[in-house]
Parts: sequence; C-alpha cells; structure tokens
Amino acid sequence: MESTQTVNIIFVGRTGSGKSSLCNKIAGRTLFREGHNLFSETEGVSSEVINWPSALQIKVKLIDCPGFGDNRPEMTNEVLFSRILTFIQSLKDGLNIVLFCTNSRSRFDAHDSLELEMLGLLLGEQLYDHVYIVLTQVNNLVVEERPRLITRFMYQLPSILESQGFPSIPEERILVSDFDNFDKFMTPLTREIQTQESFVPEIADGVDAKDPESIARFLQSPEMKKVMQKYEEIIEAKKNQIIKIEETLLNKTKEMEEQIQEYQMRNQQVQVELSKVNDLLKNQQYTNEQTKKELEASQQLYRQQINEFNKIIENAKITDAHTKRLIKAKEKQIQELIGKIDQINRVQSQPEIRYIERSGGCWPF
Ligand SMILES: Nc1nc2c(ncn2[C@@H]2O[C@H](COP(=O)(O)OP(=O)(O)OP(=O)(O)O)[C@@H](O)[C@H]2O)c(=O)[nH]1
Ligand SMILES: [Mg+2]
Repeated sequence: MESTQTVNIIFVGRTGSGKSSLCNKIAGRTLFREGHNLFSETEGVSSEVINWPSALQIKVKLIDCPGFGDNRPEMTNEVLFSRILTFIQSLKDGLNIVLFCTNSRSRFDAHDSLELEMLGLLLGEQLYDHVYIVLTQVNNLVVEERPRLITRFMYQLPSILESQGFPSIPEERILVSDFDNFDKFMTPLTREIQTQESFVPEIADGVDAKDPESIARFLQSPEMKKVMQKYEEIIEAKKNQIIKIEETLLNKTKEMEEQIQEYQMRNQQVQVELSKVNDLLKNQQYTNEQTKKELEASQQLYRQQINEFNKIIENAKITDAHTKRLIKAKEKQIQELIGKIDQINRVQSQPEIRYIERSGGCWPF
C-alpha cells in the first residue's frame, strides 16, 4: 500500500458497544462524542483523519457510525443503514477495514449476527474479507474472568459464525480492545492496516442508499425475510432451552419446599418429646440416678436433632431462595428473547411491502 493513501476504517456495531470511545482511544484525543448514559449517542456518520499512532507515515480515516439498535424512535434501522451506506458511497477509495464492535459483557448474539448479515447483504460478500470483530470494553470485566472470557470469545466465535452460515472469519480477524493493555490491540490492527487493500462495496442491487424507504423495502424483501426467519428460529431454540432449565429449577424449588416442610414437621415432633423430657426432669419425676441419666441423654439427643433439622431447613431455604432468583433471571431472559422476536416481527410486518427483484449475485440465498 502506498504511504500517501488514506486507510478507511469504519466502526459499526450495537449502540453503546464503544465505537466512538475506541475511535478516540486510537486517535489519542477526543474527536467523537461518547455517550455516558442510557441514550444512544452518535447520530450521524462522521470521520476524522489521523496519523496512525504507531506508524506515522500512514493516514487513517476513522469513520464513526450510529449504533445498531439505537433507542431513539426516529433512528430506525432504515435511517441508520441509509446514513451508513450513503457515507460509504461517498468514499472515493472505498473501504479498507470494517471494525464490527461487540461488547464483551454480552454475548455475540442473534442481534449481532443479524446486523452483520444485513451489512453483508447490503455491502456484498467482500465485506467478509475485510471485517474484523472487536471485543470491546474488556477492562470492564472482572480481572479474574478476563482470560477465560477472551479465550472463549476468540476460539468459539469463528465456529458460531460458521454454524450460522457466514463465510469463514479467521481467528486473526478477531481483536480484543483492552484499554488497560492497548498496545496488544493496536499491534495486530497496525499489521492489518499495512496489508489491507481497499474494496468498493457493491451496494445491494435495487437499493438507493440515500433513501431510507428503499432500505426499508430491502429489509422487507423475501431474501431478508429468510434471514430474519433464520434468526427467529435461533432465538426460539434458545428460548426453549431456557424454558427447560426453568422447569428443572422449578422442580428443585418444589423439592426444597417439601424438604423444608418435612423437617419442620420432624422438628415439631422432637420438640414435643423434648418438652416431655424437660417436664419429667423439672418435676424430678424419675425414680433413681439411672433414670435421670437416661432422661438427660434423651434431652441432649433431642436438642442435637433440633439443631440438625434447623440447619437442614436453613440450607434448604437458602437453596430455595437462590433457585427462585435463578428462575427470575431465566424469566427475564425469556422476556428479552420474546422482545427480540417482536422486534424482528415489527420489521417484517411493516405495511406496504414491495419486493425488490433479485438481480445481483450478492444474496446468499
Ligand atoms: N471501561 C470502559 N468503558 C468503555 C469502553 N469503551 C466504551 N466505554 C464506555 O461505554 C459507554 C458508551 O461508549 P460509546 O463510545 O459512546 O459507545 P458507542 O458505541 O459509540 O455508542 P452509540 O454512539 O450510541 O452507538 C461510555 O460510557 C464509554 O465510556 C472501554 O473499553 N472500557
Ligand atoms: Mg458513538
């Protein structure tokens, strides 16, 4: 690559994944607005040219985008994609690298896959030779958990993507952005920047990038519906899996509740025996030394039993409370998955569906 050429890097991914922050971190100064509350932040696509920090002869254009799943009502998928595609089309030299950011605190889920797939459909298969998946906000993870989660992400993501039918994305193109150890992130990216040729995305046939309505029609096309259906199935399978776990947990709470009841009953029985023995001892209703000893031994035994039963009841209560918390968490997960399916359905059920003719070779189906 010639040293005078500008390398174009676009940052995409979910809202809040840390795209603007990563751009600023790379630039070494605040060029893009970061969002520090629940509202999505970046609204338009904007870019800044910097000298690449570790190789000053290279100029890099950092292109920051609004995030997928933006929570402002007016920032629909259609508007978002339209802004991104229009910007990409305006680039003279095309794109070199697409950094798809995903937050390390959540999994690379069906949403991420869906959005990656939409990008692939809109920009063409070439995307997959130029896309890097970046695991962001790693320094937010608990220190002891980091190595395990990072390793899992690096090794499992390529197979997850492959199992969902994506072209293969090798491990080298999975990067970990760790603000505590930023050099580790920059080194592989610098290497890629030096070798990556640019590509001009072939915006899907029939799509007018400037027109959100045209994108909307694309999102409602039969091809896109197939993609959405695929993800709906993945989400449904996940939901069923969670429901099964929930059932097991419910059985466990039943078991624990039965155990609590049983030991409370046993406790009562022993309490009755104990009070009888206590009365006999108190009223000195024993005939000789031998009987007194026996009664005292029973008293001791009953007290021990009561202590033991109380411990069992206490443990069962703790397990029960823990299981109930897990059930609540599972219920929440199910609600989230239902929400995702609703979201997919909303895109599918928008009125006035006009199909786009299949004319190019960029659809995978
Ligand atoms: N600790 C830590 N926080 C981060 C990191 N990256 C981003 N954040 C925080 O995450 C929040 C969101 O970051 P942004 O950079 O605004 O996220 P974005 O992807 O640009 O979000 P949108 O513009 O809404 O699409 C901010 O509070 C950042 O400070 C990181 O690597 N580590
Ligand atoms: Mg942003």
